[in-house]
Amino acid sequence: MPATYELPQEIREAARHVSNWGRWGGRDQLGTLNHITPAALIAAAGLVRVGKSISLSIPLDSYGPQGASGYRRNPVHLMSLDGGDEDLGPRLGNPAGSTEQHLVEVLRGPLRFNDDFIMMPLQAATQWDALAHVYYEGRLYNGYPADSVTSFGATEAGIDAVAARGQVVGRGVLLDIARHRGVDQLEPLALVEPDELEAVAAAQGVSVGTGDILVVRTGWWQNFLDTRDPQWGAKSPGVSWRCAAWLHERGVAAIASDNLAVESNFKEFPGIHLPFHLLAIRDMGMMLGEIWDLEELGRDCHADGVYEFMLTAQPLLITGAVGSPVNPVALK
Ligand code: UVW
Repeated sequence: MPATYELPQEIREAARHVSNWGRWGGRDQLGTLNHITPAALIAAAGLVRVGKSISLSIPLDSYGPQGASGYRRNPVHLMSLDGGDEDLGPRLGNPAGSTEQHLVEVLRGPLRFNDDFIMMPLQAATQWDALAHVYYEGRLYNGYPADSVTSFGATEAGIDAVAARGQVVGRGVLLDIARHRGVDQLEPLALVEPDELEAVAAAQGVSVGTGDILVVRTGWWQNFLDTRDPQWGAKSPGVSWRCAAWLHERGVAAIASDNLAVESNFKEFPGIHLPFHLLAIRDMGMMLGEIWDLEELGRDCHADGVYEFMLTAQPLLITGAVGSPVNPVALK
């Protein structure tokens, strides 16, 4: 389909300002995760002080927030062997040489077991967007061509490059925008601008700096639990495209939020969808963490006044994937 848009001048200028293309070499696959240095990791480990761990994952099941888009579905979990198969052995007959032979032999003995599998779009639940997830004008992060993502998957900037390095662990910082505004949840389509990020950090007494994984709470996950609204994602509040420069100037390694797409779905420019995605993923090389559950973390940080923690959020090592489910854990 021919493109019909005119990329706004402000976005072109911001793209030039935040671009990290070539910064870590022409073959770089990690983007801003390069900001997480060994020293940053050691410092992050020092934030584990009271022995507390908080999962930031939503349940991976059929009752999640996908459904309205048509091209994404909630995960489907199926049992492939369960308690009903206790006496399956004799009923499988005598399949000598068949693939069931091993199972028949096993079931002659005492061992019984349950197996399952899951089918899901990798973008369905708590997830990371890999750098190969979003592109425009024919180029991915670092100038890799769009056709480097093939029907075999991403050959550049895929999630596997990140997962193989175990790179997504470091200092996490929560900015609780909803609590700072004195509400449980932001209004639909509300925008969070850089000066608000700054104000919330100052009010919480926390700094955001090089190598940090920034976690932004809008309260929107709780909105889904309260409403089960099929338009939940379309109504997401979140950060504005202007936050890209703020993150770039501070050397932030990655950003995650409790909404559909980190950024607000408010149309800041007619005809341009997800402008923060364009800048963050393609120009900066910054992974986006989406649909994280930040409710317990928000309560905990409010209770102890500590908004920094060690964050471990490894994606799965899925060859060629452009995203991955994740079970992020905040450690204090
Ligand atoms: C798009 O829908 C393009 O992106 P995301 O999965 O990051 O919301």
